Amino acid sequence: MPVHTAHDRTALEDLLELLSAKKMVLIDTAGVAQRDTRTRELLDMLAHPSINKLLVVNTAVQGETIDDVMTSYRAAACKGIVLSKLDEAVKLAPALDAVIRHKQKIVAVANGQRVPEDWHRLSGQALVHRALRATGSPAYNFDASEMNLVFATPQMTERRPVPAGRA
Ligand SMILES: Nc1nc2c(ncn2[C@@H]2O[C@H](COP(=O)(O)OP(=O)(O)OP(=O)(O)O)[C@@H](O)[C@H]2O)c(=O)[nH]1
Ligand SMILES: [Mg+2]
Repeated sequence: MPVHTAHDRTALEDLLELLSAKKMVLIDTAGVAQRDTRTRELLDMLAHPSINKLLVVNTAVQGETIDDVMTSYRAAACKGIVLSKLDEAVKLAPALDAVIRHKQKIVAVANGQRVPEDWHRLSGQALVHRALRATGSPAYNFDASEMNLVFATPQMTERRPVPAGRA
């Protein structure tokens, strides 16, 4: 497979022009963290209307991080999401939650390192089933005394008398 490199938007546009007769051109990007200032540059470079973007989201990271990735990587402008590392993720719900809130579509999942054997398409039903499946014991368990701290309503807490002179 012929491989070309493009370091900026002009070079990429020139290449796309050169390859316009090809049936498919796959563009891979170098990994940049979502908070890196170069992410914006990269996204601007890929803003060409002929490019269909797929965002690969690591399912095994924390929900807030997934949300941050989807916001920084402008998931709304992507054609779909690929969820990777399902085999490593203890829970799938945080990733599904982020995808639903960003109103995106999951086009594929990966559950291992083998390509293409570990790439799959999963139905919405299968994803939900997997998200709701019991996942062993949680990393943190409340004990009885902590339950009162979490669920106490303001009316239930004891009212302290106001000290004299500070009414
Ligand atoms: N267990 C597991 N490993 C995966 C999965 N997908 C990718 N990996 C591994 O994760 C590592 C990184 O994968 P890459 O495909 O290089 O990820 P990338 O996002 O292209 O990385 P950069 O180009 O550096 O941004 C490799 O060792 C992959 O084999 C998966 O679904 N499960
Ligand atoms: Mg890569």
